[in-house]
Amino acid sequence: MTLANATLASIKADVRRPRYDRARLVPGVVHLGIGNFHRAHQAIYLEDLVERSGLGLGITGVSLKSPGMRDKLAPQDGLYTLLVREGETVSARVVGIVGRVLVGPEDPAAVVRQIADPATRLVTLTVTEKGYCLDPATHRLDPNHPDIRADRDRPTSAIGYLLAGLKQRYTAGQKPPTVLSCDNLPSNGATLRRALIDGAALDDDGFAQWLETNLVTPSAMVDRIVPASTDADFADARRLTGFADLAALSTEPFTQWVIEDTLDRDLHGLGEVGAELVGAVEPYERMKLRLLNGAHSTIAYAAQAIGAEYVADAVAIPALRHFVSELQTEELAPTVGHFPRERLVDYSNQLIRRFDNTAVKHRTRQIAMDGSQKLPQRLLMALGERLDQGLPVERLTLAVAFWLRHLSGRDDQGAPIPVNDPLADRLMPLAASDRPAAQVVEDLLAVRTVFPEGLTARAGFREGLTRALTRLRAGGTLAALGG
Ligand code: CS2
Repeated sequence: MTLANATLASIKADVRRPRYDRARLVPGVVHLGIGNFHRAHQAIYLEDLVERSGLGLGITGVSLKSPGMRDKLAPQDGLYTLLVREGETVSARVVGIVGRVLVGPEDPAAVVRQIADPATRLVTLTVTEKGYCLDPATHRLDPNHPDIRADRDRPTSAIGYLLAGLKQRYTAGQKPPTVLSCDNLPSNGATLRRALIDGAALDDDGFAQWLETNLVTPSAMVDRIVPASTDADFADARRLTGFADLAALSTEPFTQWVIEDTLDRDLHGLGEVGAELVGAVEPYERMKLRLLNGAHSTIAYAAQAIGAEYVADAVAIPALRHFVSELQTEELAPTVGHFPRERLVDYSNQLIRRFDNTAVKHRTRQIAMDGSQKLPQRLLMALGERLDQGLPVERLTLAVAFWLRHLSGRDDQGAPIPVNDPLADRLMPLAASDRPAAQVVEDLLAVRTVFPEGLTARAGFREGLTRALTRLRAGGTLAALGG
């Protein structure tokens, strides 16, 4: 038997389930990009808010590409099991806040209608870095991006769907919903806002002006490690709830959501269910993007070269663990600002313990995806700032070299490894392992959408990177780490 409305009352007694009437939820939240991360993060806060406040807001999920999630959730009436894992312990919760899931390419107009519906108060997004169609170096909308061009015919990108829905509100003389980015981009609210206004201005200045005046896009820092679902998740969900669940997923106990405090009164209640509402999110974003995500990307590229499948395997390698920890505390933490050093060191240590959670099967291959979209805010900005201040960048340089080496599509043994990146066709030939290291560095540093001019012009950086890449090629990752 499968999890569904009809079986909800029969799930095992000790499993937490919705404590509100699902039938009375009004779809007041639209989420673009309904993957595992949303279902383990924002959906939980929103469900907690509904339970606590009686605010009857349900989530309409949107998949912008494939029907996979809808096909799993629809037969289960949107219900799914979230497993929280730590070492040997695992607990299950059945989540009921998601109602319908729409699939953009099947019926774009339905998505636009849902965003335009005056009952929609909040639109949240997890569409990954590349989903914003930005120039990664400037973080401005790229009007020549194929998806943004396609938007002219029918909504294709998240930006296109949002603009189409918001335009209907504008035309109807209504207020826009709050639009809340939950992706790992710096100043994600301001970045999204600028992308929307730039996109609107491509065809209608009045609309762009209206967005400028009316649109509220709080910035947010989101954090929870949520891997792709595994067979163990499906088996444990069945064992713990008594029902089959094709949409089961697992996560770690830790969760954090820091939101810029420009939410309306009702959504403000998120502050009572664990979200932190603050005046300025940027310091939190910088802390998380650099110390967590910067470490993650470094681990991922090193691990892919060594052949470590999961993050927990990778940080169990003493030389890599030590390197990452020093990268965090010695080179990244001093660039975060705002917080006392002690707090940043504690945060870094806590991160390593989170990475140690062997029960969370987080594939290094998953994190290694889309490096061209991730490296700028995770490592390169810190690198540039340190170079400006004349501070050492040895570890950051080696971390970037891990990525350059990854782009060659070969691991330390010379075996092929997958490179999954929207710029792969352009970057991989430049990074080929039979080209001289100095040439590889020169050509890749010239890719302006990844490396800003200021960084590559720095005396010494180019040479340092060439040396690091040469060392990696000659002796492999562990030797370069000094292990
Ligand atoms: C990871 C993130 O895949 C990645 O690039 O670094 O998804 C990371 O797990 C989350 O940001 C944690 O909050």
